[in-house]
Amino acid sequence: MNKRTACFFLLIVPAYFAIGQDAPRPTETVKILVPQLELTPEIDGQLSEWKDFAFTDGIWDIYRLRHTFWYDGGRRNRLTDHGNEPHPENDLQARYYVAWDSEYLYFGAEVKDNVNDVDAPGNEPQAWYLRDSICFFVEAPRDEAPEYFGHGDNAFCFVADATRPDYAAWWRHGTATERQLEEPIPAEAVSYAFEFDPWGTGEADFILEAKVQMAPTLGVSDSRWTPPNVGDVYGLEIVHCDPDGGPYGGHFMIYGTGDDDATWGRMILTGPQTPIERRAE
Ligand SMILES: [Ca+2]
Ligand SMILES: [Ca+2]
Ligand SMILES: [Ca+2]
Ligand SMILES: [Ca+2]
Repeated sequence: MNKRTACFFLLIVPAYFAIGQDAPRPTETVKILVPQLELTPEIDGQLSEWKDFAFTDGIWDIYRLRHTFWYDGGRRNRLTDHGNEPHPENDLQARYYVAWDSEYLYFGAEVKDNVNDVDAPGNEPQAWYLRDSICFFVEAPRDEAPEYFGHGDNAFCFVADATRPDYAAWWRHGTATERQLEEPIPAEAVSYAFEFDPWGTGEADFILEAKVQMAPTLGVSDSRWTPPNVGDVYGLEIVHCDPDGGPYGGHFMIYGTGDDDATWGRMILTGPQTPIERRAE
């Protein structure tokens, strides 16, 4: 990439991630019931011990996103064409899992993707949005003030890079005085694992399993945060980035429209959930 292209590129990226600012804000928000875990997951890239006890609402792909109220095709939710793409559902589809306990938030994902791309132009550590990554945007506690990152807003971003660089678990967050700080999630506050090609269906497919300690993250971004209780309301959005060989490429935005935290889903901390039961006949 020459210098001129690089400059242009740096200018254009923030525009996409501030997209909620010029589009009308949806009048609805999603309600997301996130269960408490009674068991302690082992963070090893296998979700089997807790996925039945976690929030999930099934498979997301571009067709499902097209029917959501926050969809803004080509901008907010988009896939890109690099000349030899599979059908859109095979470009990116994923299930996401979220749960909590007294100390941690738990995040999981089962992802089918056609190309693993973790090279970012400029190689800046905070550029998770230029790499295959899943970002969980959390406001805790949720408030009614629309902020475009700010006090109480956090993004916990996991870059699907098998080499586990320092920036693979990233924390964008505000504080009482700063709108947007960029740093790795403190090592003592995070544990994460990827398993690639878990189903033998493609090397870009992966499972993500992660836990983030709340007190040293949510407690830092907002002093009003208190240890979690059933009934607490957080904000939640999922941003799943999928460049697939381009500099800035496809992404899904789920439960919200981008940085505007007033659009993020209402994540309600609930008590434990029982697994889906199947009938004998
Ligand atoms: Ca596990
Ligand atoms: Ca893809
Ligand atoms: Ca807010
Ligand atoms: Ca990809």
